[in-house]
Amino acid sequence: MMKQKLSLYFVMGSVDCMKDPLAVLDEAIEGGITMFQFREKGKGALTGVAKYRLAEKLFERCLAHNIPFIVNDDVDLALALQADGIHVGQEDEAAERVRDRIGNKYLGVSVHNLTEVKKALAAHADYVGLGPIFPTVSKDDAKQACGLTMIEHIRAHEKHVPLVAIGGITEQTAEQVIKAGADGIAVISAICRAEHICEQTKRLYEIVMRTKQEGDR
Ligand code: TZP
Ligand code: ICP
Ligand code: MG
Repeated sequence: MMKQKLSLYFVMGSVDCMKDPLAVLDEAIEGGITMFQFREKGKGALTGVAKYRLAEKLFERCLAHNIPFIVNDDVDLALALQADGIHVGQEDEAAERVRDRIGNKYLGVSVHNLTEVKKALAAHADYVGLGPIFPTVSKDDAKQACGLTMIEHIRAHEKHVPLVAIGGITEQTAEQVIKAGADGIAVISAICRAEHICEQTKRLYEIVMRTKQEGDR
């Protein structure tokens, strides 16, 4: 179930978009995204009421199409909206504490290695986001790229953990990422910076689904 939802996970905020974020999300939904994360970060990011209003509108679109809506970092916002879940990094509010606050909503945790995966599972995370797999243009403070071998390493030691890979993933690399053992890809720029968002999303979806099917997953 979670592994299916992770197949094509679109992460985005207003800063990532080259046009109206609502239009971007609509096209991405039409293209087949299976999960969405509102990540309002970086230079010029909205705050306060403006952030809340955008989140509300994006959430509405996801609700209408049965796409899980996850909020990055901001537990208060996730609770206020009654979002489907929250995603936190290693430097954000501790996963155990977030789990206590959100009850059975989805909890995702960013990880960079096997130790962090084990910690996330102990905190009852529903999935982990591993990355950056490749160099990324979308995160200022991104750690060094961990490569496909880190996916293989984690999968070898944690056979069942729902794992989505993130960071620099494109149409050209999606297949390798799934073959290495990820349950899905999480992308910002591959969708946000595409000229034709719907068509690009369809291509990514097709690659992920075909590769998972070939591996009986
Ligand atoms: N966490 C690790 S890499 C990354 C985040 C949020 C950014 C991913 O963006 P892109 O454009 O798909 O590389
Ligand atoms: N993984 C996911 C899914 N989202 C993020 N924001 C991140 C890692 C850093
Ligand atoms: Mg964070």
